[in-house]
Amino acid sequence: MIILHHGWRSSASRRVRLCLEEKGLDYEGHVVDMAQMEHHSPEYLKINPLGVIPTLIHDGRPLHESGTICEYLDETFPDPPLRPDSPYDRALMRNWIRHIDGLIHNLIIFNWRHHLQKVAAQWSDEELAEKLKNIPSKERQESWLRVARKPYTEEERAAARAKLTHQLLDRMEEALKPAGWLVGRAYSIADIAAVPFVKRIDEEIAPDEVTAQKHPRVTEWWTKIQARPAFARAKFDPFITTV
Ligand SMILES: N[C@@H](CCC(=O)N[C@@H](CS)C(=O)NCC(=O)O)C(=O)O
Repeated sequence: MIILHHGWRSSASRRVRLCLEEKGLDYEGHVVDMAQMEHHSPEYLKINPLGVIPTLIHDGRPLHESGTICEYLDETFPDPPLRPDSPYDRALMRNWIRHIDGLIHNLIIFNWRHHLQKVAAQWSDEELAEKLKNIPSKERQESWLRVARKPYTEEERAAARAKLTHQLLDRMEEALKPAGWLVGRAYSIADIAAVPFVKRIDEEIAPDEVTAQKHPRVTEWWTKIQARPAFARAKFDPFITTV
């Protein structure tokens, strides 16, 4: 039995949902309410010591890290395959996942200002201090402090937008040249890792960059991704209105 602790807006959760749907796997979804800090509760920290979503539970055993979870799912349920055959291409795939993971802060700057910021801004100083104490990483403590008290500025958003454009879209444009996929000749977990980011860039962050003029190969890739039945089933609903 597969259980996924996830959030509808969470990019890392979206990756895993997409992977599960590509494989046609049944799973039980448990929504974790980040605004209520459910992911920092003692019960949740037992299954995910980093206090983030998603967490996969397979046959009673928990696993965190969306990229690792996708690889685990592909090893455990190999059909249809989502990893390239050659060890070299698999290594490239992991490097893509790692690279995209390293850009998460740039997404947080945009994503958290919608729903989470509204909730966090209302916490009293005492409530905020209490919540910050339960957050395992210093970096995320800072992110929560920022949305609660000192929202990211337009300059910070511009810098994050530029990083996502150059370090993600420009690199993807280059990598997609040979075959239209990030690694090797087929759709893989490297592509899955990029999907939630490109979705947000296209939806709000820099829609003019996901165009035939600016990034033609990324734009073609994105059209192919959205046409996949698994994409609809993974529910990438509009970010701002999703409950
Ligand atoms: N590298 C982790 C990142 C997980 C992550 O940052 N999840 C976000 C949602 S996309 C989260 O739980 N944020 C809440 C917080 O940091 O308090 C993964 O890929 O699973």
